[in-house]
Amino acid sequence: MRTVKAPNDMSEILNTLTESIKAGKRKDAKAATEQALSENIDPQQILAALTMGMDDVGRRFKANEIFVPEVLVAARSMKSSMELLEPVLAESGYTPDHTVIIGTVEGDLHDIGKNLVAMMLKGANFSVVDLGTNVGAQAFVEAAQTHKASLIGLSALLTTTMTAMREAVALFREQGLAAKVMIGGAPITEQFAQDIGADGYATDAASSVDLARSLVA
Ligand code: B12
Repeated sequence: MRTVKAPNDMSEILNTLTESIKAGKRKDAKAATEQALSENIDPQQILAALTMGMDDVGRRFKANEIFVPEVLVAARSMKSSMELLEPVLAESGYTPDHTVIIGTVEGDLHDIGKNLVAMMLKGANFSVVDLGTNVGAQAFVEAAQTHKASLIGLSALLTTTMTAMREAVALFREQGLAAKVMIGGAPITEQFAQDIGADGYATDAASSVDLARSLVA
């Protein structure tokens, strides 16, 4: 039997969920997700509440109001909630249309931003294959072919590893990959993306979702 919640009750649970993500309260976020699921709230609305929390975290991080540790605890809270939500989303016929291969380029071990982008993309109904950090260009090629990816996302946080990004894009072009390439990371600029022939660049996790959508449209 399906019980439809009154809008007020529903928005209270979703609001608690958003606030728990913002505050990085993993246990609270998990409990609110469990409650929302047991109350039969539309999984896409739950997802929207989670994403809203992370968007806020991203905004405050950019404004230097919070720092990496806060972003990390928020992301971990989001991850715990997503573990509960993902099977329900899949069950409700919510299947991703596009696959994104994402990773941090060779020589670079930074993954906080890349993980946030991956999380946001998952939240936006992309299937995400995360290759991790220090990923060689050939590994991206192989994963893109295996998973018939529509997109490849490259992350770099060091000015020294921006070279690896250039080499990776060159290899993708040489191999004639159909996947579009988007890049990001603190030292990356729109100009650099153009210079190396990437298809797009986004400054943060929230805008990477808009970018990904526009690239596969
Ligand atoms: C945390 C951190 C570390 C951690 C990384 C932990 C981890 N698991 O990631 C540790 C301690 C391991 C580390 C190591 C090093 N670090 Co470090 N690190 C940082 C720090 C403080 C924060 C980076 C971060 O996570 N930001 C938070 C996330 C949310 O932001 P973001 O990564 O920019 O991601 C957002 C966007 O860029 C975008 N984005 C990111 N990826 C992608 C991908 C796509 C496809 C898209 C569309 C968008 C996108 O969306 C993200 C979310 O909004 C920065 C300083 C800073 N303020 O940036 C230095 C920094 C990046 N590190 C730096 C350095 C020098 C190093 C070391 C070389 C230090 C050393 N001497 O050992 C090593 C390098 C190790 C290696 N080989 O990679 C320098 C780089 C300088 C430079 N010009 O190259 C920085 C800038 C610090 C500084 N001011 O000197 N570091």
